[in-house]
Order: sequence, then structure tokens, then C-alpha cells
Amino acid sequence: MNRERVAGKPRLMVPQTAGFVYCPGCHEPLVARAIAEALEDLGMGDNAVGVFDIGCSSFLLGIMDIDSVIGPHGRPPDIATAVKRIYPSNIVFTVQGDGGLLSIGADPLMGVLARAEKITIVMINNAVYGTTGGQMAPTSLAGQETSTTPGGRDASKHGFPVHAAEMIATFKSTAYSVRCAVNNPYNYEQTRECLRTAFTKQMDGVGFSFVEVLSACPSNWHMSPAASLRWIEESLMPEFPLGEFKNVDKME
Ligand SMILES: Cc1ncc(C[n+]2csc(CCOP(=O)(O)OP(=O)(O)O)c2C)c(N)n1
Ligand code: SF4
Ligand SMILES: [Mg+2]
Repeated sequence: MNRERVAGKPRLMVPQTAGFVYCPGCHEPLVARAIAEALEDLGMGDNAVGVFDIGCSSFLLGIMDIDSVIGPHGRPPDIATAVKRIYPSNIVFTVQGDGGLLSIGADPLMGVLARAEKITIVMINNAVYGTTGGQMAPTSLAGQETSTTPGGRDASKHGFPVHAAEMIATFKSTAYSVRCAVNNPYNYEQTRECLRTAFTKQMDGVGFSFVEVLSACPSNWHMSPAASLRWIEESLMPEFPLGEFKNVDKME
């Protein structure tokens, strides 16, 4: 009987060789896979440079077979700017956590938006600082218990969650801004498509593109992988709705 191949490992994903192993149920490797597939779909795997941040996304370096560089925490947008200006025909993208992009690296993010850099930023929104033990991030929900807000995030002391995809959509330099998730096969396929669109905006020279992905961190949410999937749907998505916030073919 002939069997139809319905899924396989993308060529750009490599067996994990580094000492680090992602926690069970972590969605970051799925984001890496979606990026790998989007680059393969576009035939750009050999002409792409990933700039990874300090944080759990830094381990994409060990599982993706693309040219890559790692930056000091929060600085990937600056490095991506330089790489893109030196190699303008390459797809240049960063992968950063919500802490790395919105707090520690808020200044480099503002720089690329102000200068209208034609790069792509992929932000992993797991509502915590994952690598360092689950401290509050700018994206932590109201009432969310984290290691630095053991009584829950209290707006009067800790402020409100930051909506990156909506905020970035307000900049004239932004060609594309979207929020996705990889919590089920449908949303995974949507993420792959959004990444293709984001990279295409860059290849066409339209402007800056941004893809935020809701991502499970079971270890720091203190939940099982299955409970994390439910928490994404019941708690994260109401605060961070999925969808496109900007999609234009010309900066104006
Ligand atoms: C300037 C600087 N501040 C703090 C740290 C410590 N640090 C390393 S990773 C990290 C948290 C990363 O969180 P996030 O960016 O959300 O990524 P995640 O691990 O959740 O994917 C912190 C605070 C650092 N390396 N450099
Ligand atoms: S700490 Fe969280 S983000 Fe980091 S690998 Fe584990 S589950 Fe993933
Ligand atoms: Mg994080």
C-alpha cells in the first residue's frame, strides 16, 4: 500500500546537539519549526539570517540549520539592522522573548521602528521571563502569579500587560503586524502562513514586519503541558486576541 507523506521534519531543523533540552510542552521548538517551514516554503533557507536573543529562544541556535548569530540580551534588533544593511537580499529576522523585546530590549525595538528597518521580529509571548525562573514580564496577565508577583500581578503596583502587536501596528514603518499561536494544528498552520507573509513583506522591501506568537511555558506556569494549552485558550487569548493588526503593501 502506498503511504502518503503528510508531515516530516523540515530540512532546516537539525537534531539537538547542544546540552540544553527544551522543557516538555514548551512551544518554542514549534515556533522554530514554523520558521523553518516558512523559509523552506519561500526557498530562502540558504539566504536567511536568524538573530537570537538571550532567553530560551537562544537555543534555536542549536536546532535550526541556518546562518545565525546571538546577541546580548535585548540587542538583536540592532544586530539584525547591521546584518540586513550588509546583506540586503537576505531575510533577516530576530527571535526574542517578551521580556527581551519589551523591557530589556525596548530601546532597540524603538530604534528599528523609528528608522523603518526592513527586518522581521518574531516575539515569543509566554507571559513570563522563562529562562530565569518565571519572573513577571511586560506581558504577564492581571492577577497572574509569577515568582516576582507571588500574590498575582496587581495593576496598582505592577501595571498592565503590554500588547505588542497592536502597539507596533501604530507605527508608519510597520508593514505587517500579527499575533498567532501554535496551540493546535490549525493555529500552527496559520503561524506558518503569517511568517511567510512577514518574510515576503521584507523580501519585497515594504517595511518592518512583526509576528507575536503565544507560547506555552509549562515549567514556569506550574502546569502540565495539557493544562497549559487550556490556559492559553481560556486566559491568554482573551487578553491577547489572535489576528492581523496591520497589513499594507506600501509604507505611508
Ligand atoms: C541585560 C540583561 N539583563 C538580564 C539578564 C538575565 N536574563 C537572561 S534571560 C532573561 C529572561 C528572558 O525572558 P524572555 O525574554 O521573556 O525570554 P523567555 O526565556 O521567556 O523565552 C533574563 C532576565 C541578562 N542576561 N542580561
Ligand atoms: S523555561 Fe519555559 S520557555 Fe524555557 S524551555 Fe522551559 S517551558 Fe520553554
Ligand atoms: Mg518570556
